[in-house]
Amino acid sequence: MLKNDLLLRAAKGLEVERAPVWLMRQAGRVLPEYRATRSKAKNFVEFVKTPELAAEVTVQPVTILGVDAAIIFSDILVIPEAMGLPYEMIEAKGPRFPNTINSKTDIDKLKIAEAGDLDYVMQALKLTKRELNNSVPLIGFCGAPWTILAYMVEGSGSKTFSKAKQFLYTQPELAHQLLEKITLSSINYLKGQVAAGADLLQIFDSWAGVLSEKMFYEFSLKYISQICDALSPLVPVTVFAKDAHDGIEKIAQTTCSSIGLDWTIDPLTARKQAENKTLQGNADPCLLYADEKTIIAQTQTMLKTFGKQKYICNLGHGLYPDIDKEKVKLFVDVVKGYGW
Ligand code: 1CP
Repeated sequence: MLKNDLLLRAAKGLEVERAPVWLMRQAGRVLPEYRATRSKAKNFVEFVKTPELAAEVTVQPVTILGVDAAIIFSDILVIPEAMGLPYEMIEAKGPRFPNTINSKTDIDKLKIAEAGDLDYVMQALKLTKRELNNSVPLIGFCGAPWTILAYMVEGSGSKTFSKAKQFLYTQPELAHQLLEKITLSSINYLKGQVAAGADLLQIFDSWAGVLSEKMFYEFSLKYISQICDALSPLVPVTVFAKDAHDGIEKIAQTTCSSIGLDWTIDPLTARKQAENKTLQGNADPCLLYADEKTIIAQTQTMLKTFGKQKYICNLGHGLYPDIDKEKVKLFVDVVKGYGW
């Protein structure tokens, strides 16, 4: 039994004494302790593939920041690699794929990943679970199939993902074939994560916002929905589709338990659009650059607006590496000390 199961109760819509809080990218450069552990690995990819190091940085934010959940340290790009498309992480720039997907032959060559292809993540989850010693829940995750396709076709990060979108517009059938393969791989992967100890899962659709509403439903939400159907019977699933503005109502029709909101979304509008779901979010990470008084005031306003029940406090996207660790801690403390 978990000592602190606030996150799981909130996700399931059960009563809580206060809202749980965790932060996207809580395991990262914001913590000097993370940087110290990271320097023990040759590079980012090796870091992710070393279960002892991954488990160490997964536990750090729980101990140092006092958050109510751990999220396994990995990356969404481990799925393309397990399917046969390896990635590199270029320091200060981001991911790069030496090979990209352009044709039917490329797609046919990809395998449907099994959980066993990602054994290092399973080992990291098991180790983390042991180290957490039932203190807080452990979150597993994957990228949404569209966001994964975007990197596989584009070959790197991009502001517009125009190459990936070109693929959707010019070769929609191939795009669906690829999305199907990614979806099946992600389902296998997430089932493995649950078997290895993940208590809740989050699907990150970081690039939902570059798609039109119609294309979001056709090329993204359809597959997210399939993942929710496969995993929701096992553990609560959170869908975070960044910048999906008008998509909240449709996301609420999937079998997910909670919906992550970015900071551009009005909490009360989202409540109306997703009455049946728990909401997660949605402070602007840049709020944490502000002075303490502003951070306290704006965080409290957010908590009041969302209310105590069916709410998971988080940012609207990941922490930036140059945010002051003390400000992050302040944010967490404000949530925990709020007059719930
Ligand atoms: O603490 C945590 O949140 C767990 C660790 C985690 C997660 C959930 C990392 C470690 N990456 C991710 C998911 C991830 N990776 C996403 C979805 C969430 C989001 O939108 O931020 C995406 C889009 C990626 C791809 C990725 N990995 C990028 C983005 C590049 C782009 O296109 O703009 C980058 C820079 C990375 C590297 C990375 N992954 C994780 C960390 C801590 C880092 C930075 C490198 C480092 O600090 O060593």
